[in-house]
Amino acid sequence: MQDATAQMALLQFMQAGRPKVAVPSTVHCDHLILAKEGATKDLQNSLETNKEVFDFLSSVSNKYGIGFWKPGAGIIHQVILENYAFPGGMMIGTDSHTVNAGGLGMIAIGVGGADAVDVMAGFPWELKFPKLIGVKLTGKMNGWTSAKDVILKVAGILTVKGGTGYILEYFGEGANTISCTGKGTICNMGAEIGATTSLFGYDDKMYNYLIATERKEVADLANQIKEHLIGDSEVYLEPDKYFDQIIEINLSELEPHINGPFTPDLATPISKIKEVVEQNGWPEKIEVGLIGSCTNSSYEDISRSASIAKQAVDKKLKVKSEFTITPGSEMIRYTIERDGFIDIFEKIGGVVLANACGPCIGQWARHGADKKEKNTIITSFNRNFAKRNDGNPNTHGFVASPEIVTAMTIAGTLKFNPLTDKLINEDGIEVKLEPPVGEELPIKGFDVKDPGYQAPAEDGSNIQIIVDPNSNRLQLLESFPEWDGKDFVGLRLLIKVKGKCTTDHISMAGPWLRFRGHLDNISNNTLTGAINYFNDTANLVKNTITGEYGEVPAVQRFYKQQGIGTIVVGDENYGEGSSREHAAMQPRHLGVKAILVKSFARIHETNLKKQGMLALTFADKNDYDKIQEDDIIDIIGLNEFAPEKPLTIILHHADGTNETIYANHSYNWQQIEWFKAGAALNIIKKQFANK
Ligand code: MIC
Ligand code: SF4
Repeated sequence: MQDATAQMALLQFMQAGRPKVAVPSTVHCDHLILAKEGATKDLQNSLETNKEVFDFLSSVSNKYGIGFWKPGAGIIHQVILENYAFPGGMMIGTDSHTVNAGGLGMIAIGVGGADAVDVMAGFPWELKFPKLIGVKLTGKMNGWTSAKDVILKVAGILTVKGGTGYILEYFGEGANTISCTGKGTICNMGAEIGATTSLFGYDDKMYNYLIATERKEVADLANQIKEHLIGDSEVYLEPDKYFDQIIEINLSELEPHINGPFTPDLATPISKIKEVVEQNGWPEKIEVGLIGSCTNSSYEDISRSASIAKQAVDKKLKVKSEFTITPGSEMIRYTIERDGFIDIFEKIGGVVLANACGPCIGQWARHGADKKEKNTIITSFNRNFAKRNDGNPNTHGFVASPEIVTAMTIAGTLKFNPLTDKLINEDGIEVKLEPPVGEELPIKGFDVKDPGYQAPAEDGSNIQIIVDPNSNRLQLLESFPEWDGKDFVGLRLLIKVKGKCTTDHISMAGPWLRFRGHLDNISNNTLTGAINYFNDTANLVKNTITGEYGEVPAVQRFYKQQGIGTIVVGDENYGEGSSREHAAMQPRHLGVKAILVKSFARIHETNLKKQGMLALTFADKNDYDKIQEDDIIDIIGLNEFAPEKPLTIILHHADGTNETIYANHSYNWQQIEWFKAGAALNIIKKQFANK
């Protein structure tokens, strides 16, 4: 669990009534650290501003037997890869990028906090059996191409929803040529195509990584059962027979890609970038290049990027854009500092940020972002949804490999192709950047002074968890009420969302991260990023009782106060992106009864079910067009709510006409029980209370 999702997960776990977690669990403080002036000052500031939350997480961890990684220790997925992930294991994490551990042959899946509570309470965890996409890799990467480009390419092929309901398995001789951390990068960003998870079979690269991270015992055990940690040879000989879909990528021919803006699946090969930038009128000047993050801060990434930075120094190139580096863990930071890479980055004006998410999750006090100017940044992160990095809707975020980001930062323009183009140096001479070179693993080994880990108490039963009732940041949870056994009639339409609606639109991160432990406070951002179909504006919806327009949370609070239930209507892939269950709990807390959309992203759909909401999809997607702003809506048939059985929806239009439409759902019997109980947690609570 990372700090931003752990608060809600642990607030729920505390209600479950168990003395200790049933499986090994950890908390990582990484999302709450604001990037402003550089690592040391930023970390210090965040320790002060988030003290209450860090203290809470540390004491809950201590009490319930959970390992605690302090602020500054690193980003969850990197720390997990370095310390916990192992081939053949299975893990869930309250963050969509948990899938990073697939790079070390682990089935690792991102979930909402309520799912984590099930597992930590010792209950089985369930998932609709995924289908399989096989990605066959042939050839070998060379020159400027790196592991990131594999997933940038796959994202372009499958799009942000193409992986929904699938596990991606990478195989083929090309797979064995990619470093373990490179495999991690590919799996990590698999979250962006909605995949349940991605994974590679066990190989020598994983063995080497386990050895380098001082886990020889695990490495030797994995070697002993090697044949069970890879697919059977028949599968790879005739993949068409075993996979639902096959994608083939020849690594020898794979070009570096730049994806974006505003969506991670808009993929442009570097050879076309100039043309595409011109066609679309994207701002050409790159203001900032940002490398690192949970997905791209391996020793390999950093050493290759540093080799580009060093060329800039040696070839007397003036760096045109600002440049930041986010190490994924203290171990990486310490090692790259020892090996002189930080020094090189600083020579070209790079600023090293704390070992934390920072700008990747909008924890970036970016100078001037409030002016909302149209501008371009390029990062080696995963996501680039509007407003994500700096809150400015006009920031065009592009995603590329760290080595490409470094080169683009030096050139300062998005129209630069480092493979072919030259730059003019300080002496007016034309120079060319050579392809990056680096090491997969440090020759001198990894090193770290203080990794930042705090082990839990052996016996935590006497530890008291105190939450100040006046706190702004933390609020103990109250149970959601049980379903009253009646159909939902007379619902008002809170918002009909148009187009993309990610969890960032439903519950924005950045400045709102500070309320992740306080359900009522964070509810004030509910759906404020979503575009209202009827006026093409964010955060302006009609209060159909008063006829006035207001902000989404305010209008919803009005309905709640009047005891009127509401419904949210949405488009395709509703809730894509993060695992944050706040996006489900907030509407629930505010009195929304149902979410009716064309399609859902997996984690969000489960989160809604867990919190006792109705998550429905249009049986006929064209019915989306029938929903009008003033509709009064009934959902009928809840007493016969059963798997595979559509529910009936009656739309009462303002002109007095009625229309009946149907809604599908994917609830199984157990999940219907969650709905009836008001939330899955209410069932767990009862079970422990009866013990
Ligand atoms: C993200 O990358 O969007 C996050 C922030 O890591 C989220 C989790 C969160 O919202 O706290 C994720 O990917 O699940
Ligand atoms: Fe943190 Fe960004 Fe990774 Fe999410 S994707 S865990 S915000 S670094």
